[in-house]
Amino acid sequence: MTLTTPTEHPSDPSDPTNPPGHPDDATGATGASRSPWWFGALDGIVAGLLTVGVGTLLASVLVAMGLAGGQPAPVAAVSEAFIDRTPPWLKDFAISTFGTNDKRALLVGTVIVLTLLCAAIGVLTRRRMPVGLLAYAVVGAVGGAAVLSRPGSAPLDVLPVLVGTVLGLWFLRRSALGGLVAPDHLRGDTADDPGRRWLLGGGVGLLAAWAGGFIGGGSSAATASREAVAAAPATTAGSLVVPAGADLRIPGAVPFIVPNDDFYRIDTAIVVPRVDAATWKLKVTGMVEREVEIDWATLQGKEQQEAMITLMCVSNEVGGDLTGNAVWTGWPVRELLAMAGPKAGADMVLQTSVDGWTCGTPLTTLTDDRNALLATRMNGEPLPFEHGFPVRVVVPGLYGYVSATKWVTELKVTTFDADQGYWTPRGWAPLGPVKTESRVDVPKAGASVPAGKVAVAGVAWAQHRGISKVEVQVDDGPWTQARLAVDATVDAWRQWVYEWDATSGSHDLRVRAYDTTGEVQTPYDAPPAPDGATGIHTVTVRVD
Ligand SMILES: Nc1nc2c(c(=O)[nH]1)N[C@H]1C(S)=C(S)[C@@H](COP(=O)(O)O)O[C@H]1N2
Ligand SMILES: [Mo]
Repeated sequence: MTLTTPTEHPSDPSDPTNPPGHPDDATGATGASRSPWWFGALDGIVAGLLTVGVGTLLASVLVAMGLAGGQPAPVAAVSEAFIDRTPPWLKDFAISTFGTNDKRALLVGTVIVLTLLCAAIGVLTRRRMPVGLLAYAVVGAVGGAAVLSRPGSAPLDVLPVLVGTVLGLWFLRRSALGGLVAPDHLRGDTADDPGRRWLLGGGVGLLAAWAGGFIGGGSSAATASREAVAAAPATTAGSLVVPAGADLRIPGAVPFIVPNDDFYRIDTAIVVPRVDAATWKLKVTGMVEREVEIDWATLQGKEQQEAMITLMCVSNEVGGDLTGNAVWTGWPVRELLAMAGPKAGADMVLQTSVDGWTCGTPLTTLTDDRNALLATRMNGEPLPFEHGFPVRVVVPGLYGYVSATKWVTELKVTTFDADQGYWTPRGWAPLGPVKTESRVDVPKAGASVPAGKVAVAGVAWAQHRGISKVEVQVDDGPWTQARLAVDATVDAWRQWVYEWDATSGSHDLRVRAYDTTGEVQTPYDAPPAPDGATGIHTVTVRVD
């Protein structure tokens, strides 16, 4: 296929796309330059829709047939590959600007950038066809490379992007050639009809994308396997009872147990991994006497434990809500590690997720007698896909980024010298023990409350040490002891309430907590990076 650009040979008689008698001959302009620039832009955008739509559909079909490594959506793969290569400053900017909407923002950003890129390439193709087509092929190649760079991808995963890109190239070329053909009234039945082409191409692209999403989302083996787990009741479900009085039930304060649907979610996955429990495996490798691999059935055969554990994100700001408490059901990690036999000298376990995310956990926190679990249930239900189905790790006392691997597939016994988890080279500390902190839930900052008795309430946490005391300060008054809820476990947060005699005016309410060693939380302000925010949570309220 030779592609000549019309501008280079404006009146080449051998060029069938620019026949003699073409109106361009009279004006000196080419067909390409005659069509408005946005014709080219639309060509490019519709080509992009075709590529992405057909690519998504094919990828879903491959995954549904179990043929590929399982990379559902090319655009998501590009976004995820981008996340993993994002410099820390950009990541921090994204999180501080978009908060937990950072993923949606990234997807929207990716789509905007791709749209603009496709539009530019479309315009280019109508001017200099080989250059435009080459640019399009390069974008396709970058997409293919992004897909292949995703953990767990197989060579076949590149096929959908390839087919989609070839289709997009074909559409672009066809459109650019069409732009050289004279308008209807001069050309009769061979007339170019860009409007129809855009509608058809765009329609096919959107339909394919929708069908791909449908196949990828609903009917997967993973969904079926999760439903099967839900139907089989956990042997230990309900054996653990939240002590009466652990939940003060103050309106507006966070409940002691956070329902799964309200539980915060943090991870680097654009598309939530959907792992089929039947194919899930976890292996223990590295500095061990013998490598061990367990599957779902083996794990289910082990005696399950239930534990109340408060998860905590290191990115949580003072007063933030990237934390939640749940009842987790699972098998202690230490029993699996004991089967493998960690060798002397090892001090870290590098956990790996099916999506390639890793974290480094101190070996001792997984082998001592705390409730570090291979959790399979959250508040009695199978883990939601967002929270790690079929199996995740939960370790009391450590921030999630060094401990709480969702969709866990490998535990490599190693050393902090030899390995590091995902966030460490991105500026976060290798060790992440949870800091003692406390939060005012009610009244909310900026709220107006009536004068008189007001319940000031919230939570305090010092996972695996436990909370011994909470104090509240109003304006510059003395620190006064709050009433603590019944202590459920050292691994969970503890609610508190303070009966405040509110007088009219503007007031600052502050809280501070003590752990069971008697240590008070630090009053000094520190940002989340590198190892967790500190400071006194203060809310200002109006009393009428
Ligand atoms: N596979 C995987 N597991 C992960 C993460 C991740 O990005 N990928 N993020 C961790 C972090 S930083 C936190 S705070 C917790 C959050 O768990 P949740 O989303 O269930 O609340 O998951 C941890 N486990
Ligand atoms: Mo986190």
